Amino acid sequence: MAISTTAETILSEEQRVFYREHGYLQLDSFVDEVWLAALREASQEFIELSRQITESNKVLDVEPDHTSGAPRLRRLISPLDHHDTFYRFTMEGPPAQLAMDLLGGPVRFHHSKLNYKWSGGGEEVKWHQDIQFWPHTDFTPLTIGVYLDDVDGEMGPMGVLPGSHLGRLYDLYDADGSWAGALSEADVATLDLGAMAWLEGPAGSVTVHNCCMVHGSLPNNSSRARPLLLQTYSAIESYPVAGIGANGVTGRNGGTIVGGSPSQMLEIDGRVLHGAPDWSRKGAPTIFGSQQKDG
Ligand SMILES: O=C(O)CCC(=O)C(=O)O
Repeated sequence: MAISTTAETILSEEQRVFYREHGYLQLDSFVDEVWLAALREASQEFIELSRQITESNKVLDVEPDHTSGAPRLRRLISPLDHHDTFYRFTMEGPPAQLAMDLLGGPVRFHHSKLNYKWSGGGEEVKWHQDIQFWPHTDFTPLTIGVYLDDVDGEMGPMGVLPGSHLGRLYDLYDADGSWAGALSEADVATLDLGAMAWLEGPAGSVTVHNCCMVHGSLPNNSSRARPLLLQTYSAIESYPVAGIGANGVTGRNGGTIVGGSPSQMLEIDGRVLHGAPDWSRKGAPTIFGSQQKDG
């Protein structure tokens, strides 16, 4: 599927260079009040919906002490699959424009999520890199976060380690071979945590981080929730590697091309090829049908 959103130039060259060199951006009040009001309204619908559940399901991830009277949400999974406002925002709105600007043309949407980090102890996100969760054929994937409310240092803002996107790709498995989804304590001890950039900002502020960036966030010990709407895009020439991590299970809109049409061009090991069409949804024809044009 392709979405014909037109790419606009919204960043300065200095901001693009900053992203390339440091691996992140922080844009204060980037999303306007009209979008913010619509996003908050959509989010509120899911908070209300969460009152009907006692444990996490495929749409909502809730904390163990979540109750209908006192909801405690961790995440709305793949928001754009469940609400048109989120769909339009992610496919046509500011994050889509920003991704196209940073990646220089049409982009491939991968997945989105709304992390709530609830007040009074909303959980930390341990230091990790994203690319191990959903490897791609290159390192262009980036994630754009939008704070739906004001976020200060007490609320567990996103923390990024500038420049780490150009460094080591860490092993996110535990010593016993189980998936940890976070750097080991030994690897964390090697990081310069004092250099961490904490991306705070008023409602509508945007964070961008590259898929290789070491990042995470502390618990939210404030009395306010910290809803952060995150969406991931890659360059159009970049493809998720099937069979690893979340690739293939990131929601029904994963793979949508924004701002162009699928090109099926890709570069592997320095060689460029024009791959066959995407047959993953309709089923593949046989080589006989394709070659005889009757399949
Ligand atoms: O919500 C956050 O603070 C960080 C989110 C994150 O890194 C993730 O969900 O992968």
